[in-house]
Amino acid sequence: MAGVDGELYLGLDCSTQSLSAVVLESTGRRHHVVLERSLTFDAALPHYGTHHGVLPSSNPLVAHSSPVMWVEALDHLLAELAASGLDLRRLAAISGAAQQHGSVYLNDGAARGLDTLDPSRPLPPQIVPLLSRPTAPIWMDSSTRAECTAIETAVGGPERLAQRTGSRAFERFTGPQILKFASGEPAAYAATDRVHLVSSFLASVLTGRHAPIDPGDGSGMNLMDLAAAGWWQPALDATAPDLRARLPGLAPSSAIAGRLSPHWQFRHGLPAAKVAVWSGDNPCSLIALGLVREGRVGVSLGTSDTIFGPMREPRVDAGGTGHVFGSPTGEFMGITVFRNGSLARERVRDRYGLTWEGFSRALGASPPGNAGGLMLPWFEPEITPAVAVPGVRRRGLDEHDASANVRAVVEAQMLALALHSRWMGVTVDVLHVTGGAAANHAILQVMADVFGATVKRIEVSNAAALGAALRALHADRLDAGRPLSWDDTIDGLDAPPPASVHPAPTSHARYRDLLPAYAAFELAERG
Ligand code: XUL
Repeated sequence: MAGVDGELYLGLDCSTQSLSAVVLESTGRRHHVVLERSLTFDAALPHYGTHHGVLPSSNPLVAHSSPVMWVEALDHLLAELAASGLDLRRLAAISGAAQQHGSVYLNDGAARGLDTLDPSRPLPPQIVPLLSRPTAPIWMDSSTRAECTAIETAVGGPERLAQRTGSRAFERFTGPQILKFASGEPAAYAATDRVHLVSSFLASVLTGRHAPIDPGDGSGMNLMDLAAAGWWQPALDATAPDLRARLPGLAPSSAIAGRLSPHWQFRHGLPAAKVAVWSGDNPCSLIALGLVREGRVGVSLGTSDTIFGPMREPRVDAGGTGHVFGSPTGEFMGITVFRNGSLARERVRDRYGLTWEGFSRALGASPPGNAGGLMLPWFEPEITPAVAVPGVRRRGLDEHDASANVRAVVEAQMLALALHSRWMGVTVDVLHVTGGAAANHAILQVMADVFGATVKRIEVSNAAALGAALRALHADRLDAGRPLSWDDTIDGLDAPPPASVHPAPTSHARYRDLLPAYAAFELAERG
């Protein structure tokens, strides 16, 4: 067990709807979680006017958020940690996770501005003048179809782009978003000195200087040569003028970006802790779920649902909806992303006036397979499969039957996870699951039955923040010349054994039969 004076490691996660923190205490080879905190943007910072973390927009395809809000949230959360009673003088290193793809545009005053933040003054008015674009497009934005086509055409087609960067062009990826900004607002682009991801922006705010991007998050941009982990010039040329000079450098996930700047030390009484390079939320969740060997698969049931697993070699899904990202281990990860995750479950729950307990009871009250009734829960434009015109589609399903509709949304999501992860070519025996909806046993039972695999749920409430804390520990040990292997980093975590849910053979057989019908329905409706 850890002693009283181990080193502390802070992992942050700036997700769509909230900012979370996990603190690990480490003594020798063992480490355990000593603190978890979370702050929801809509509730804690209502003056930004976000709804589920997104700024209002009259165009359903546009989704932006506020970089200033993220910094204010960071300030609030660090104040909470400082007041928590933990002895933060023992804080050795910090790292972070962030929603992927979102971009933050800074002007040439940022390098000096970030380095000279005044701890006696509120932060928002010090951050606003550093931005060349007041808002940040985020992963829920799907307004860049034309830009995707233009980039794919310019580099020689979607297959070539996928072979080099890990993905064909996707609306939410940073490259198409930069092209839209550079062509739509050329003066503001000209005034942009640096385009950061959410992850590298927040690392820059903590260190007081421009921080690099790691390959895990860099591979979500349609700009990075996946195998070389460097910027790919043909993609830069296809995206915007002089883009290379405007991008941060790329650095391994385990690199140290700098030290916590004097601003944060004075403001919250924190030490000059190391700040390890930040990464995307999905690469960080991969680490928290212990997925460092090919063959293991994770699912995150959050605002987006994602299914992912480590890959030794980057086998790309050239024509499809999957991506290959860098993994924090230096290898690769395959991932497929569904936009209609928790928001779709919530919409069905609210439509029938249910609580989450009522939702679970309703799920149990209808039979596996739902007597053939199917739903496509595309409340918002969908990423997988690509659906630009939102709207729920039903087949053989009575809209007024609450129980059947609850089962239909969960079954559709699980069947879609199974169908669209086949490209990874992994035989799934065990699924490691995290995210808010993982607390719902009835949902996990449907997942186990659809995949015919055991489902293991990790207990920590924020896997991405935990993964970031583990990455901070790993980076600190490497930097200190006492490297820990990834296996030791993960095995050293004292955590309650995960709860397991096993598949029921008759239900699995039912879903095996249903999958082709679901696939055909999807194909017919996606347009
Ligand atoms: C990943 C993606 C989402 C965001 C959510 O490609 O778009 O999972 O990272 O935070």
